[in-house]
Amino acid sequence: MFNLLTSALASQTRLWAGTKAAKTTINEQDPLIMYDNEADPLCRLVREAISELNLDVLIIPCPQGGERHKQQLQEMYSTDRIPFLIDKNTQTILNSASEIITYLYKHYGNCSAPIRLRANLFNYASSTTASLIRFNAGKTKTPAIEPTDPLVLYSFESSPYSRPVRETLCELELPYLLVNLGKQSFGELGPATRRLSPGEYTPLPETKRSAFFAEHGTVQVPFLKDPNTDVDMFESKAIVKYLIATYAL
Ligand SMILES: N[C@@H](CCC(=O)N[C@@H](CS)C(=O)NCC(=O)O)C(=O)O
Repeated sequence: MFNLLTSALASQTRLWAGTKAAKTTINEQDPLIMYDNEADPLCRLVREAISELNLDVLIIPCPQGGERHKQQLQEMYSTDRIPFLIDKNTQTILNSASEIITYLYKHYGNCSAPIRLRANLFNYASSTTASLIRFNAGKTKTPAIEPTDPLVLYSFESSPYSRPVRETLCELELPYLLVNLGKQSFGELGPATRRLSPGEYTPLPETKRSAFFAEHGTVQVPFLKDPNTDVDMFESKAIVKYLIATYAL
């Protein structure tokens, strides 16, 4: 309960940035690749933008004390500074939150980034506060086995239930495809079992949400797919337990 409370408070501190998602779905997109730390304030601002633009991203976690991916970054690009974004669709490589957010909105949103998501001092401060409210969960490495294939997590940035799962994935240095299922209509507000709008839930047609709904009969995040063990699971607490039991050393 305390975990959920601080996670909701962290989202509130960022005024629920990373909740709503663009109605457009970009098909046949090579997922973005981002070297990320869940608790890093600038990485959070980039993830909020990615979530609101309704894009997917392969997250390569770089927790403090974890050399696995930072070393990769150093060898390939002579830096270990994050956030680091690679967009194979346009052969773009960027290493500053401000440039990444500007680029993403220009290329995928055809507009400039909203002020509430830009890498300015105010947003940096509130993002730092959000991490402090979470006691910097996700920031530091927990020794773990390296998986063969990246995991897949359905989530959206401000989701209070999904955040602890992303923190755990980061601490364990487990790469994962982050499929963002942000809210695309008013009827989607609230937890999956108690949506604010009464009546039956129907996602917008031809969206990632409608594809998820067709497969699972509901839209609820977090949802984890682990191709290494063929495990598919809902429920944040169970997912965190599973990740630790399967990968932590
Ligand atoms: N008991 C579930 C609750 C999950 C949940 O309600 N998640 C919210 C997002 S934080 C959700 O899926 N809401 C419905 C939606 O986004 O359409 C868990 O712990 O994973």
